[in-house]
Amino acid sequence: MTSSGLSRRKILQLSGISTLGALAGCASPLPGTDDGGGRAVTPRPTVTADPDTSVSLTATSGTIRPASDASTTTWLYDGQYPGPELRVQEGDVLSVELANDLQEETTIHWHGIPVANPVDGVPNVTQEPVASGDTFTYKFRAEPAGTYFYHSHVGLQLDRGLLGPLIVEERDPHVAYDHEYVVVLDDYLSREPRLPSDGGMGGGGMGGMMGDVRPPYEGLLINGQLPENPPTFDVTEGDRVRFRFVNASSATVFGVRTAGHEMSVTHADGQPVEPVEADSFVFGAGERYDVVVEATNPGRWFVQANALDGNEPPARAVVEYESTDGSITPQPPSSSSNRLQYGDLRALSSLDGVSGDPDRTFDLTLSRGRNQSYTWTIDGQAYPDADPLQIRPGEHVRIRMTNQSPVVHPMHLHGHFFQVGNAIKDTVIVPGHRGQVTLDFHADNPGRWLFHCHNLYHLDAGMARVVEYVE
Ligand SMILES: [Cu+2]
Repeated sequence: MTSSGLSRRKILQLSGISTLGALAGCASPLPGTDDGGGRAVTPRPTVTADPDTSVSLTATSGTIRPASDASTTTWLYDGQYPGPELRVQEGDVLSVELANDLQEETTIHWHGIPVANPVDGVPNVTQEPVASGDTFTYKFRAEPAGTYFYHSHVGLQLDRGLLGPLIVEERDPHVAYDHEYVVVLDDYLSREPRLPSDGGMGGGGMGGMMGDVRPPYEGLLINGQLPENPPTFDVTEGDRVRFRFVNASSATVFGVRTAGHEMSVTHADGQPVEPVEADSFVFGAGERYDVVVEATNPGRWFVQANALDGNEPPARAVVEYESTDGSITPQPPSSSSNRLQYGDLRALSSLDGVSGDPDRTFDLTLSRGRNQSYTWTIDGQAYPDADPLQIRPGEHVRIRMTNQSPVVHPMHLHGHFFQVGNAIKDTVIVPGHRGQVTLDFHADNPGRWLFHCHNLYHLDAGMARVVEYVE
């Protein structure tokens, strides 16, 4: 067992989990644990070891050019977009010194990695934000292996360019592949992000009381490039190619297809699953999927990602066989007939501490605020004016969510993986129109952790709670 709480035994079918549970509408009060004390937990220690990898990242303004006729000056790490790829071996100690050259305060969050609470990067919850001109060092052990990303957690900074991939390589991958590409998907805003209540969404008003409006994105990006300027992934016939897809967008649910090839989905949110075939998958902001593609169909093929909630032209990259004439027109994907579902995912590992009945259950309603302002709420409360979800160390905690709005909410829990169905994830889409999702986690990482929608505008408009450990 690793200190992250994942064990290598085969997952057990969970009993007692239903996405149709009755809704009580409130959390059970503390105290209320019968057996939680029997599962002692050890807080993540502050890492004192010398780092295996030390890097510095400077948050600064810079210009991106996603196509020859498109550019914008925005905020970036080291002037790059996406930010520099950080790549370490599982278990390595990574030290990152953030230098803030912006005129505003900022932080970095290590999305998906269950770090110790003080380095989780949530302003005013785990740390004081890093002031303009200051530095802050994040140091943590990079485990478990997986495809992650890092990003600012202050305000709407993520919808500028303050994000980058973080790859923790496994020592012993459960699938074979010859080489890999990291595929960062994003939505492209060419001006300062603003909430609708601050005039941020252009025309279209507030989207009605229940619905939503979308920022005026100029387009959709793969690795920082618009579809008229697609990046190329070179492959060799016969190779097995791993693609690590990261939805680093602020407000886009992507549907992803690879023309001419089936995908074997091998990891969900970085965690290994039994490989499952699909010709497309859908993922929300903050989710990741790794797939392996067998290069057995020479030609030039589009990898294509369209916005399910927008009408921008699809983001595109080109898979190009070295044996193929580079001047031929890439082929687009045909329509999907085998879209990945959450129910298809079977984690290779299981989470400790989430079998049987939960010690504590929260029934949470996700909805639009009931007033004219642009707010998004969890059980009617808009963060930061919201009660913490209090738990005790060692508990098996269940969160049941019902979405009373018509738009999807990709819900993300900091500091923990959770079990949803037979998958282990850190971000999960709750479908609109009374969609329900149940997740279970083991309270094995004491601290104060944000649980929130990863649509950045929903988060900034209140769709968050602090999960707080109490003794
Ligand atoms: Cu949301």
